[in-house]
Amino acid sequence: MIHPTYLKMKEEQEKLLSRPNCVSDFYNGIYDRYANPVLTREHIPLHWRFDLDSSTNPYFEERLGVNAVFNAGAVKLGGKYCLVARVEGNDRKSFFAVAESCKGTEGFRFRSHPIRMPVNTEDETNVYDMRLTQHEDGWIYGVFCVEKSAGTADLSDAVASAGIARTKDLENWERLPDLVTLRSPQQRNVTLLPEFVDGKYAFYTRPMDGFIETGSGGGIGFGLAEDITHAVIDEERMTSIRRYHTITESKNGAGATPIKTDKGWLHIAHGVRNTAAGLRYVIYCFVTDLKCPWKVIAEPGGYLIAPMKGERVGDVSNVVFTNGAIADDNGDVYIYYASSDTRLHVAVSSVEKLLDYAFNTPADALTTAKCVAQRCDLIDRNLALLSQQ
Ligand code: M1P
Repeated sequence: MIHPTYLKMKEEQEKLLSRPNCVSDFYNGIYDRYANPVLTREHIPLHWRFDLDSSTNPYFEERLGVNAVFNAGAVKLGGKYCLVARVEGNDRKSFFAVAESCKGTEGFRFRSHPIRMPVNTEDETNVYDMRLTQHEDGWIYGVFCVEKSAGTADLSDAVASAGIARTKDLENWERLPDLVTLRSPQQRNVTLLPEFVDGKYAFYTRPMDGFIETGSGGGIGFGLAEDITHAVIDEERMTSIRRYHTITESKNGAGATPIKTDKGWLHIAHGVRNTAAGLRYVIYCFVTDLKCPWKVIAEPGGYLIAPMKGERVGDVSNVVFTNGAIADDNGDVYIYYASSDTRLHVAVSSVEKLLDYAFNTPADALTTAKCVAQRCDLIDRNLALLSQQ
């Protein structure tokens, strides 16, 4: 018999799943931030967490808890907004699960099961942060982080690489060998461009010396692989680089799969700085050249999205992170971003607005004196305009 508590909880959950979302009171003219998260652990189907049978679970205890739902890859498929979320169990292991909706800002529901992603080796311990790319070769690729123990005396010492899998329906996945980067020992935050470059598969990479520290890795890299079924990158050219005393000082990484626009590839990435309170992750934007996608042609100074209010607190506080955005046919852009490694939100902009932001926001001038000069220039132009009224 189904436990009666299940029926009560299901009714409550239904209210959450059908709750409309609305634009919050935050304003910057660049995007609308929506008030409610689009996915949380409360969105997880109850039958993923509880044994529903009252004979085997008389107290209706949670058997396999879910700790968090965050960092989602995104793609529009069959008219639906599809998210491949990172779901983290109470056991700390992450897995992928598809949630979909007819609207980009609300109504996301998980499919009946999580993704059963094939493994390449038995020692793959954790997978997370999938970027989805609808490639011109006809496949949808998922590129994600694969984590294994480094096997040293330090139990937290791990090795990260970029896993690659492909699908047509987000349900059935063919796992390919992990990306090999000949000059970088570890990789995380790797993204595949939707188009071939010189007839090759083009990846944005994040060279790292160790599992956490990027070390000598100068920023977001770019490399080409001839064969996606055995993807090997030799040279990684630098694109958006880390700089002293900026939002990318500690690290940065590719985020959502770049969006093709008339003016270039639009990137929505993340930057990290260190503080006395730990690492602070923000989301920033840059544009690369259409013909030479490693060349940065616009990079506004500062962040596009920073953690605000309740977003600031969670399992890993002071973090916003994105690995998925959807550009609709009408030009609207849905940026799915997670806060503090705990829940997933949406901010809605448009290609036009983001390009205006990217090309007309001053670049980081890198010193206080130059930044004040930028601001005084804005103030003077405004005061001149106001004095004409
Ligand atoms: O905890 C914040 C983020 O940390 C990692 O990002 P990075 O590799 O840039 O440090 C990722 O593990 C990401 O999942 C996480 O949100």
